[in-house]
Amino acid sequence: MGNKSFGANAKPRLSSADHVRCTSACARTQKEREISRRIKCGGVLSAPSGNFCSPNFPGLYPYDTECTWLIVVAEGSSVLLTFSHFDLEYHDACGYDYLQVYNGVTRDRGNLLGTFCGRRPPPRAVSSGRELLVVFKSDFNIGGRGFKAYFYSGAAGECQEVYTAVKGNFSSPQYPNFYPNNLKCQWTIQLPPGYRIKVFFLDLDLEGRSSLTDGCDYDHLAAFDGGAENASLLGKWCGRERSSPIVSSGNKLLLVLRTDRNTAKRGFALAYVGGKAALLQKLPPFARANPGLRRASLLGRRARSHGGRQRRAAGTRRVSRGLLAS
Ligand SMILES: [Ca+2]
Ligand SMILES: [Ca+2]
Repeated sequence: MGNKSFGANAKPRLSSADHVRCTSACARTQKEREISRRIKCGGVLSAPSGNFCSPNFPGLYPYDTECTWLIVVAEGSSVLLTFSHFDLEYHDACGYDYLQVYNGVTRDRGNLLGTFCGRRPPPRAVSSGRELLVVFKSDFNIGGRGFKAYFYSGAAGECQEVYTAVKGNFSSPQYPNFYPNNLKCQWTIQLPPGYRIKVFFLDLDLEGRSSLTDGCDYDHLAAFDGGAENASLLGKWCGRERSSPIVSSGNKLLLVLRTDRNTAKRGFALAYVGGKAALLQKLPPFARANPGLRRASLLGRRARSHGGRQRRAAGTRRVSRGLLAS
């Protein structure tokens, strides 16, 4: 191993000063040396969750201080970061004391998620990869109480749940905190034959539509009128386009949340209820006689019920596709 890793060179007892020196001396790459050089306080945080704060918190932070925390979570996960306390000297452009959050290991301009000062806590941050870098800097005078931050590892990748109770509710991972990036989550509601399912949107806050395509290309929640994604699409939502309730035509309904590699929001919260006659009676009579029309009318009704021309247009497209598929 030689001097390739800090762990291999660690002496049995290390003071924090030793830690900084050794990390600097033994860092593997230029990138790591660059990070280590900046660690005067701060450090590398590699637990799945934890918290950290400015020096002396909740007392006043020292002047002329720069701290860097690098948070690294398991491969395939995202780092979620929230602030419970925040009090830094204020300046219009945060030119005196500031906290910066970077999406990744380097302090590249392109990685900067934000620069913060004053007393308004930074919004929750989510990394697109497994690393998040936090920099705290104070100048030569006037301080504050500093900050306290909590981080945790967001589950990434696949997640799947099946609900068989006649009613229930569920929400996106970490809700109401920001959902992780790179998600594909499925919630299947499966009730006894003869039942149908009505889903109510309690809250929806996803990354918004693409300005290029006007589609929900980044993050979206989709509902399918069956147990799999090849069933008819009941709706697809992003941004804050909370829908009126949707109703399945059969006893299964699938909800799928997909998120892309960056920009997360609060997510969604849903409630559902299963029923028989009551739900059926709400459909127009002709729909009951013709399953194909029933599907179309459900979709059409849903589309009409949404406010805004964009929503209506999107709903119309869904209807066409649904009919073609059926
Ligand atoms: Ca200051
Ligand atoms: Ca996103």
